[in-house]
Amino acid sequence: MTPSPSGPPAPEDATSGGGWPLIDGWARATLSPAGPRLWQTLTHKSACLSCAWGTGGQNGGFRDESGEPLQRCLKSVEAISAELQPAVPQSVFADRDMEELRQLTSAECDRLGRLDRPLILREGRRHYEPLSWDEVHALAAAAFRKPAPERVASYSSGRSSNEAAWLLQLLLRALGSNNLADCSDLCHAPSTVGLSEVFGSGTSNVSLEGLRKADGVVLVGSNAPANHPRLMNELIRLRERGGTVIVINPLLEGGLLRFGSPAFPIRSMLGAGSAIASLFLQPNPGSDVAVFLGLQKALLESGAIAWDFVKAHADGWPELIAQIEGTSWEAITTCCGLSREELAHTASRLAACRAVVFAWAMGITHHANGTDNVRAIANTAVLTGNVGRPGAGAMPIRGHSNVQGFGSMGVTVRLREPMRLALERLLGQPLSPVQGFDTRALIEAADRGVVETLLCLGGNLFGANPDSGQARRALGKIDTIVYLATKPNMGHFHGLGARQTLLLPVFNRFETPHRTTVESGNNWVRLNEPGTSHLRTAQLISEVDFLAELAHRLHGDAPVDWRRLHDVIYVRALIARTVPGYEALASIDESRREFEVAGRVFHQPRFATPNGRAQLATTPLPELTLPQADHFGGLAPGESGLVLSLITARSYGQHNTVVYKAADRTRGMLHRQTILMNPEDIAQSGLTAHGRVHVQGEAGSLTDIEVIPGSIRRGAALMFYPEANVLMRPVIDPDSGTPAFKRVPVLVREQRDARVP
Ligand SMILES: Nc1nc2c(c(=O)[nH]1)N[C@H]1C(S)=C(S)[C@@H](COP(=O)(O)OP(=O)(O)OC[C@H]3O[C@@H](n4cnc5c(=O)[nH]c(N)nc54)[C@H](O)[C@@H]3O)O[C@H]1N2
Ligand SMILES: Nc1nc2c(c(=O)[nH]1)N[C@H]1C(S)=C(S)[C@@H](COP(=O)(O)OP(=O)(O)OC[C@H]3O[C@@H](n4cnc5c(=O)[nH]c(N)nc54)[C@H](O)[C@@H]3O)O[C@H]1N2
Ligand code: SF4
Ligand SMILES: [Mo]
Repeated sequence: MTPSPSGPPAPEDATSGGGWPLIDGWARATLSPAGPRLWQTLTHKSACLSCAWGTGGQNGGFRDESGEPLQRCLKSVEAISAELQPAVPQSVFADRDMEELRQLTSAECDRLGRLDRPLILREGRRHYEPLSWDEVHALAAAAFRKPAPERVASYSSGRSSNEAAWLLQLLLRALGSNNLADCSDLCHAPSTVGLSEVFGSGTSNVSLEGLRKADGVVLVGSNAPANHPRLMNELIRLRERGGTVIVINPLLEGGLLRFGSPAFPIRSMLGAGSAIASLFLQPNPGSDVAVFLGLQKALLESGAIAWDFVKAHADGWPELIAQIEGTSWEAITTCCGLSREELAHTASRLAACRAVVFAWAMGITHHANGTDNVRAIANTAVLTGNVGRPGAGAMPIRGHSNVQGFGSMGVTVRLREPMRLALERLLGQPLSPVQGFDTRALIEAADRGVVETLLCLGGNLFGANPDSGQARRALGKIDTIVYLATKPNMGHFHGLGARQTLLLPVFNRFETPHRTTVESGNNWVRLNEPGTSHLRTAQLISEVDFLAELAHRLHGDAPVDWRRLHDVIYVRALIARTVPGYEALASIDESRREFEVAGRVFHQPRFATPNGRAQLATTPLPELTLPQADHFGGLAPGESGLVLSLITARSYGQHNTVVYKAADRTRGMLHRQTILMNPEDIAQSGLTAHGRVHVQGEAGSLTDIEVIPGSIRRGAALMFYPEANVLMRPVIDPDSGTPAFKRVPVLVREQRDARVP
């Protein structure tokens, strides 16, 4: 439960995260020539672009929802700096053809600069060419008007506003299409599905204020030091008030052991950082159901189940208890690779806490049993009485800064009944009963040739999907693809429509000429003030204006006055009428008061299920055997190698498919073509640290990959996304449709003819 003794000599700074590099990064960015503009943006009243922790908004750029100052991390500086780049030089698209543009890496695409004019790539042409907004609107409307409603679709990524998201779904639904794929399908869909079943509400049921009352946090499958840095301040404070942090992760993430936060500058400058994990469990990837069943079994055996609470507020517990009793310790420990003693000790620490928040991210959801993982966590919260009161609850740590808002606005293939009824009233017609495509279903449908028109509101549909080969082929069968984006990414050069691809430049959140709102992962609705762009002569459009124009051209004036939807105040009035919990949005323009979405945070053990009780469900142990080397073509006689369970994750210097910095020093992975492995696995399979290997997955392979020794569980390995997405077949969790990005079977072979860079 402490760092594995077999671990490697740690790279210099691998035992902590944050610290001096962060402070140095701040200084460099803010003192650079772009510094003044950066400061101006940092203090602008709008929510941070980066993660869903939701810093910024009306309180000013640096404050969280409780008004606390100094809450802004280097990740937000990275995101803003990228948006403040100059426009892409015209010569890039005029001179470089698709072949050349396809050679660019993710970082190179991003560094081309900001998109500043509408572009089109027509069938048979090799260059993106400029066109006018009039032509764009006409082409887009024609592409949406022609096909049957089932053959048009959208994909979105949660960076845009609530207003744009709501318009997007209204536009599609009014056409008769429910094909609203969204990045959350690749992300927290298992959390939404699992939590909705158990508690009747699919988001976090803890507020930031609630988290501050906890004396225990169980942090599962999250690399918060890199991806939600401000959560680390809460963990530091929790430890300072004597609380317990239990981390569950196959990789001993340095920043989860100690973290140097700029909010605690003295400690951070001295290089000491603050202690984070009180206990660190390193299970096998994909085995979290076994970990939680083990904790539940230990709680049951030690008499630490909160029986009064369970009997008063939950259903389904007799079946769950029977499952816990009927599952042997041997089955549990074999599956997760942790000992009974480790699990029993952890359970006793958990039981000793007064109020526990269970928090998790992609290490839980990116599995073929992702929804079961979430159910197992929710079950544990209920069995310990840790939900429905201040300081306790279940907290999925959300990804994109407005991904949760997209779900609230109805950009989902699982529209909830109250919103469906409200939309039907608004439109005066029933919504189509046809099940919509989520992201994976969209790619499969495109691959079958049944998608004609696709609108992408942000994101990188090509880069985010598993099996990049299939993603490229599938997108290539779509007649028209319309990308709305702030900056070019690899998807714009690899994910091309058969007849035409439109690449349209939009204002980002802090530039949009009208007010917008977003929702944080803590259910907090933020109001963003209007802004201006540094790209003075650019032809940028607001996403709301683009969507309202398209809707007007498609639907005229009925049944709603689509032209009026250019007015965001009117859009907010309609959102307040149609989205449960968003009633306060109707008056936000006058009050300027940000608010918590109603009905999400449970202060009492009365849940949003039909009978108000939590609905527990059994969670089967997953089958985790890996295929043999033969499955991948086998090893030649005398060849070194082994089959591993590969985690694909973010480095410290990237935002999803967009890479800012190639090196991940915290993990000792100094470039992108690396694989992190356990030193004993390296030695026993005859590979060498820093040697080159060939990584073979079920869908594709990568060569010239450097082996990096690190503190990862034996049998597991880690590589960076999106490069690793060529490797995996799209295996999905049947309950949520989310791909298994974290337990990808691969064969790692020694590469004798390596081209050492
Ligand atoms: N700077 C930055 N911030 C971001 C993002 C970004 O790319 N960059 N992306 C945003 C988005 S969209 C999201 S979804 C979040 C992602 O935030 P995270 O979920 O923190 O991101 P990942 O890099 O996928 O890291 C997953 C973690 O889960 C662990 N893990 C893998 N498999 C398992 C398992 O089977 N069990 C357990 N218990 N742990 C496991 C990995 O070792 C790793 O520490 O961050 C958001 N914030
Ligand atoms: N192997 C593997 N694959 C994964 C994951 C993994 O961990 N492993 N993680 C998955 C997860 S959790 C997610 S969320 C997805 C992410 O998938 P996406 O959300 O599709 O991808 P991003 O890289 O976040 O998209 C970035 C692009 O959004 C555009 N953009 C930025 N800001 C704006 C804006 O304000 N408006 C508009 N219109 N566009 C904007 C820019 O052009 C930028 O290039 O990837 C998934 N794929
Ligand atoms: S924690 Fe997330 S929301 Fe807060 S400043 Fe950092 S990236 Fe932005
Ligand atoms: Mo995500």
